[in-house]
Amino acid sequence: MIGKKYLLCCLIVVLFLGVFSEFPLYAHVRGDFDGNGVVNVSDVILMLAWIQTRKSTDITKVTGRANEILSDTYTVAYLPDNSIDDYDGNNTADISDVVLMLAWIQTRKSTDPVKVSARATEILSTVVSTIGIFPETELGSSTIPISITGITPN
Ligand SMILES: [Ca+2]
Ligand SMILES: [Ca+2]
Repeated sequence: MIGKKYLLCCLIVVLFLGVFSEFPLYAHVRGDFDGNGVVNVSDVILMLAWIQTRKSTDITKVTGRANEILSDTYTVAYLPDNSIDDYDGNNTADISDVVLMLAWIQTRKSTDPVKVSARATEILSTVVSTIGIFPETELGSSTIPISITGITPN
């Protein structure tokens, strides 16, 4: 006879899978604010909304503004960051970086900085900065943990 314990185990497994399917484990990539592992127009809108809310840390406020720009269902896994989302290297995340993100998407995620920057200038003529780092690059991938415990140097 199938016992209550077996049924309970099945229920736990189903709940466990359910929870993890809600939160798929994607690598955190630059410019991916909804955490779906890719950078697309939704992420551009979220970054624009963040800048327009004076870089608010209030996710409800940022998604509210994003909805005003383009009505959609937005989720925020990570808010933009001045150091991470600075694509032209001027030490801040601003409208130029938003336009560079959009230009990069519109050039089919080109790895040619000249092409991306030229498209950015076409979108907004005041953007003359050059893309120095590309969206969708993995964060922290260049950092290798070097701390080893239990070894004492001589
Ligand atoms: Ca995304
Ligand atoms: Ca910048």
